Amino acid sequence: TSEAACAPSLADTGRDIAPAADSVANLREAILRRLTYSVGKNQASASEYDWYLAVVYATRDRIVEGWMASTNAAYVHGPKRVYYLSLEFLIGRLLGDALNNLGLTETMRAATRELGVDLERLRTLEPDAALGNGGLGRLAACFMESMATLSIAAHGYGIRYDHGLFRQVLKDGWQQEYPEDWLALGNPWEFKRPEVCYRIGFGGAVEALTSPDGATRYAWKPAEYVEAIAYDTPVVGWRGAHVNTLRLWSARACDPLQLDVFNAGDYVGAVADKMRAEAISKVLYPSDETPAGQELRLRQEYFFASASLQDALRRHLKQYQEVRSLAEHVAIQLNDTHPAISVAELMRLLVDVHGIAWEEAWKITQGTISYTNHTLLPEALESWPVPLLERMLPRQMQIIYLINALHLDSVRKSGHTDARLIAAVSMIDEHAGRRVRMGHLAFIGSHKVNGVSALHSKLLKQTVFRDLGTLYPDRIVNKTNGITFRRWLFEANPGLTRLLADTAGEGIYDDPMALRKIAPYASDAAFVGEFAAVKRQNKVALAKIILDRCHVKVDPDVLFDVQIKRVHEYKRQLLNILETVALYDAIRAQPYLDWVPRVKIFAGKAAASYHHAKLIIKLANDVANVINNDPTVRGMLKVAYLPNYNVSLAESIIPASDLSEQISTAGMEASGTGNMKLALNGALTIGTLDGANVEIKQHVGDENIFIFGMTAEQVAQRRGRGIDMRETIARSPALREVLDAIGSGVFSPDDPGRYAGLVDILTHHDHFLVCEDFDAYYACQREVAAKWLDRAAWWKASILNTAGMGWFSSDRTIAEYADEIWKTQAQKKE
Ligand code: GPK
Repeated sequence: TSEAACAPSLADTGRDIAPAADSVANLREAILRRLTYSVGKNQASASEYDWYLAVVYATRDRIVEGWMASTNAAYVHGPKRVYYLSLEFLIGRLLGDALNNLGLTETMRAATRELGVDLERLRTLEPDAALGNGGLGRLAACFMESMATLSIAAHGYGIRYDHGLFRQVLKDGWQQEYPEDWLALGNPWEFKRPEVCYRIGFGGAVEALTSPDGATRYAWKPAEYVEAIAYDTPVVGWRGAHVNTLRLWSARACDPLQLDVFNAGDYVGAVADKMRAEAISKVLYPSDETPAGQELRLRQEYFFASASLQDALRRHLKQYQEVRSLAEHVAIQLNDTHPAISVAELMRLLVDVHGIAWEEAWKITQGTISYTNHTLLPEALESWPVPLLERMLPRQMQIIYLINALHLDSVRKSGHTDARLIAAVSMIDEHAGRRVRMGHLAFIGSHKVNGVSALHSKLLKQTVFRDLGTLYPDRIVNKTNGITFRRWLFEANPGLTRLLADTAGEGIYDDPMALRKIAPYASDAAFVGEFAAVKRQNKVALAKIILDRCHVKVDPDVLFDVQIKRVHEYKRQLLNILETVALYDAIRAQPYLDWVPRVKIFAGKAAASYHHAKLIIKLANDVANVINNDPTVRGMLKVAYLPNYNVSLAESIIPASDLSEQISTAGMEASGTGNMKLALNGALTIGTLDGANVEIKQHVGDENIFIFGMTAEQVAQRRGRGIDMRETIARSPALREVLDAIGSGVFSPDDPGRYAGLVDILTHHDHFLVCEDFDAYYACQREVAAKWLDRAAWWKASILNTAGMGWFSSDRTIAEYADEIWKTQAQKKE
């Protein structure tokens, strides 16, 4: 049951509060051995990075035995395996994670201290593995950790991008993108497996072959092949009890060089094929919720889907000697539609390569695959032009046509003949040139389709999959997202973790619901004092980072109001900026009032091609410049935009936050997961009834969250009345003043017209309803300020947030997937 899975039986490693001297000595010797024999340095010549490598290798050595045990046990005990296919894994750093899960943090700290090096410093030398854009990729990383913790026999499959998400630099407040180079100094966590290599075909033609018995078989003859090479990273679960594999594919040309061309003097031409092949795993697409619309993106998707499926089938054959039982032993989860081509590819492998009859192959495919949807945004629903698919993947396109024909036949047979419905459920969209709807392909090829919060799953049934959902009423289910508490509480906030364990008991380390036990202390003066002291310490640390990176001095005692996430119009950073300006106006108008001093902290990247989002970043920085340099606000208000938001920066910001901004236009944020991380660390949420905010409200209690604005239903109604906001603006003097100031160049004296277009859009075409929600948001922020002034009330609410967030552990989410979608259980002890 999910409850049992939430509280897995654990090895008795315990936490290493007071490491034993012999284990410190052992580890110290292990580090020195690795420094000598793997890094090739002695103590005298070792650089900090050399020490970092030696420490990682010594740590990795402690994982590898468990890894082999877990891998072997999966063959012996034969639990149903899970394959999590994701084009993104936003991992961040691994050293702290690995040490923490092994219970070796303090032992390692002591061992490195004896060697004269500082573990905390070494930790920061690790580059973030940023193989993802935002929430979707970070969810995949949290899920990998939870699957290992729950001893689920799982592999993650993705692409080993040479370059992860771009590095963001703010130049005069404008975002600039620079290539990221996480592999520049190598990657000590991974194991290259050059022998695990699959050929991936592209292009060419399909041949029909008639066998002696009269049956026709089809054989794809690709025009081009690329090789997929495996790189494995072990993923260790909590307390080191189980270790899974993240297998990332790197593209390699079959022929590294055309020697004749090279010898003829054409050195560039000689490696052209190699460049074309290797481009596939060169770089992560920096698009978030908008399709890149690029041929290379489709090549990436097929490349990793095909390699992963070939690998999964090989493993299954090795274990069971036949493929027919695949659905019994294997569950494949598609993380969004990026791997949706898997439906056609698995059919091709089963039918063309393994000779399974179509009907049986279809049952196997549907029984094996399931699909997670992460967005309702129409521009983010992937679709590929039929001619492109036909050219790049001719056999897969044939298979898609056949799946669609059979699907539409069965729809008609069940009595649905309405042309609108048939067009709506067809996998081929005929509206703007023929395109394949990848969401439909994923839906039809899956036994279960899930949304990522209760509201999102409900809306999924009403909108994107309204018609398909009616035809297959049991297919759509909800799996509300979660986060791993190991990274987002234990590692990011050790001070709070210690306090929670001292108060609620060590049980919190293994049972997130045990956090409820701190609720009775929400008004206990001693506990509140310690809770507040931890928060203050975290704020002092963040204030240092802000001073360092933004050159803004912030007082750690002011309210830290944070909005940290990708910059997107629907997430409404603009609403936050408008409120900031309104507050600035109000403070200047009535400086004698009892204002709550606060700093507005922003961080987040915009997609490189998303010009409007980049202009919003510039506006935030322009507003910061004016406000931070205005002596009349006397430190009552400051604004800081922290550049280059990533997982590591999130780990510093979240434990230091007082207020969490979750203010998307209702109905547009599928779930959110930053909202969970912030609330878990005691930030109060100001938010709309969107995504998982709805469920956070239920768990932390209505009085401990600030909800404002239109509901998803009201948003739909309001849009129905048109999105011209002139009347709305006319009714709000504060909003009018703000828009006038921004539009007329008060914040951009160097270019007074910079924001005229932006204000024009808000006025006449406010799709995200920033104006409509403005007054409610402003008023809600004043309630936040009032609560802040009542210190006891604030801390009580903050503590009750932490106490109420246990349900949002990704262990709970994964236990639900395991029970209801994958039908798998914890692997027996290795
Ligand atoms: C959704 F569609 C997408 C996408 O392309 N990238 C991405 O990060 C996010 N998401 C949603 O926007 C979040 O609401 C959600 O919590 C997250 O996926 C994980 O489900």
